[in-house]
Amino acid sequence: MAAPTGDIGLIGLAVMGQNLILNMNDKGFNVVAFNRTVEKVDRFLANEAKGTNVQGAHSLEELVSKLKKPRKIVLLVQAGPAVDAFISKLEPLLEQGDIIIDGGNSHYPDSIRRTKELEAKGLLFIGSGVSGGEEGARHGPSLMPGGSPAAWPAIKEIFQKTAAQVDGEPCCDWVGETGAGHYVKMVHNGIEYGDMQLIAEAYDILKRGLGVSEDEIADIFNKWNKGVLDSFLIEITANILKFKDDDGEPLVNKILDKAGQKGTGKWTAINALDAGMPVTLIGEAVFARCLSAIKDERIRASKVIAGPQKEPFRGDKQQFIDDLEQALYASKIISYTQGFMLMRETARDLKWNLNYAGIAQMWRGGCIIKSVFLGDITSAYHKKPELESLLFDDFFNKAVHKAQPGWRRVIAQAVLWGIPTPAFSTALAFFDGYRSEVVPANILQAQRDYFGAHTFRVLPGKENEKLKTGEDIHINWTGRGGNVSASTYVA
Ligand code: NBP
Repeated sequence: MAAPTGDIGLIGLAVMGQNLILNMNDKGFNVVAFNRTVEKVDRFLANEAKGTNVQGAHSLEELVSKLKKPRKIVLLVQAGPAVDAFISKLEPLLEQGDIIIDGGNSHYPDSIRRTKELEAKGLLFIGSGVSGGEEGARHGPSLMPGGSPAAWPAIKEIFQKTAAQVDGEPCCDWVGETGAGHYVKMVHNGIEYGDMQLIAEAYDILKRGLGVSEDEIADIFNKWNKGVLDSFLIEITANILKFKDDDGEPLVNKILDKAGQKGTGKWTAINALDAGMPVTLIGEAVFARCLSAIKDERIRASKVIAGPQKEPFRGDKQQFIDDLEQALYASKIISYTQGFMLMRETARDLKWNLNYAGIAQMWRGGCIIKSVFLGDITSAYHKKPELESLLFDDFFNKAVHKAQPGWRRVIAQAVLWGIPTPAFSTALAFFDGYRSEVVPANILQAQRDYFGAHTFRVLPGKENEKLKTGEDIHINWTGRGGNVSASTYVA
């Protein structure tokens, strides 16, 4: 039998799988393709893959026999049971050190479990975020691999050459252990929800507040796209606003204002709540989609609940548009600050060594949130890998200080107009809370102790005979209750 020549196998010939195979083939790798519905293999070889070096396999045994060792097999199938089904069929066919790579949108706890199960059997597992959709898969996606560290050297060259390149650097690097790759992809998607919501709010303020036309908003976004907000999402939103239906009306005005979601933003928000991290902007972005979805109820509410009388804008219009650009920029800084805080907390909890500069670099190109801004985040983490918060980095610290006055003016004006800005506003509320040495949680603790004897601790410098530093104190606030505290509650 001839020696195997396949560098990598790929299972799943739908849109992502086919395009990733062709991309890997272009980069000089020999790919062996397989699919559950086997006819699709021959169809692919006879059409899209015609004239390439791609090999086909009509069974998993044939796929495995065509691969060089250690064998590397990518799964690009529907996330969930299909991934486990393929893993259990591949296991008996593979040998010590072979690598299974799941490139689908799997939830990270599944990748943690799969890494542990496969490593216990002597195999290696990679759960890799793949972002950029069809276009990214074909020409260079953002790839976020995590899992068994021993597998990384074996797949590094294929992955880094297949990924998007920005300034000669691949948008792919090792993310971290077990489920870290899929975890980081989940946070990426959450941040994507936030970026999209911020742009939607800027559009709403320009349209309903300032009364600017779609074409003019597109021009404003195109101008912003040459500055600090230079990003794929701003660019496509400008294109969307310019797009006309056959009757000349902007198509966007005919699109029903109910947003869908597949759940990765919700996963991020749930993870933030579980971790106790204030990732408020992604949370608001998810809730904004939920509010959009109750269209019928909003229609009924709009008939019976009045907002403020709309006053015409009397200020300097260009100044306000510049303020809005700064408000969007500052809110975006807060969103990424929160996203990186969440990743740091989860890494601490799960004992992952996350590569933060690498993560920002992976998001610079090939994916939906790609932007110039991510280059600045990469630099911040290169300068200080253990950076506690993006707001402690000089560049971002100066940027939010510069943006602050305009950011506040925009939100204040939107409130007066009655235009909702959940993402802009929560970003500013976080900013004001985060920079406050003192927050009103003393009242919360007093309330908890008053009604439930949940105890409180005393501020340094305020201790006395009764109020001792470091002790859980319960006060009989009314003179009626007992002196027993609720020991099961932790403040
Ligand atoms: P789909 O998510 O539509 O999956 C299609 C593939 O899954 C086909 O190969 C299909 O085989 C296989 N499959 C299904 Br469906 N059920 C199966 C089962 N029970 N057992 C075995 N195989 C099964 O394809 P896709 O849109 O290319 O996405 C692939 C993965 O990449 C998904 O996890 C997706 O979430 C992720 N992803 C997609 C995008 C995107 O833009 N589409 C972007 C980033 C990540 P068959 O041909 O025999 O039905």
